[in-house]
Amino acid sequence: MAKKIGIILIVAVIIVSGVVFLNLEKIEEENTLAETTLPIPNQIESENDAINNGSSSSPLVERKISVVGSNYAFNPKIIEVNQGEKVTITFQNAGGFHDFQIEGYGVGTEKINSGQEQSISFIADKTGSFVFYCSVGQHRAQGMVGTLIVK
Ligand SMILES: [Cu+2]
Repeated sequence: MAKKIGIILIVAVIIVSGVVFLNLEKIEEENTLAETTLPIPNQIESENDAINNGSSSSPLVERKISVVGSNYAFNPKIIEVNQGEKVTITFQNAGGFHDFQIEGYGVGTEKINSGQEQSISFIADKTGSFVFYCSVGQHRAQGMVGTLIVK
């Protein structure tokens, strides 16, 4: 009788450990599934394409640009952005009394002194070439002029 009980106990232990082992395998399988739900590179690329096309369902791309003004020039003279981007231009005055105006977009900084800087932000919603310039005195004619290209 005691022998029979011993055998039953051993069989029971084997069954229980088998069930535990199977459950562990299941958990591992679930972990593997979770890893495969991460976006694959192709999906990331197509999302970027949507942003470049100015799709309204995509989050705004922010473009930050620094422009240095001095007597009597801007650096850089040409700024390129893509349509639909949120553009933030930080105008840094490296010498003199200047501002930064964009014709056709109606945005610009105040006139600021040497050593100061000011940022403007706008959505580049119109494509084309737009003149940016300094509106102080004759600075535009003296060379404080450049081009914003919105592609
Ligand atoms: Cu100026």
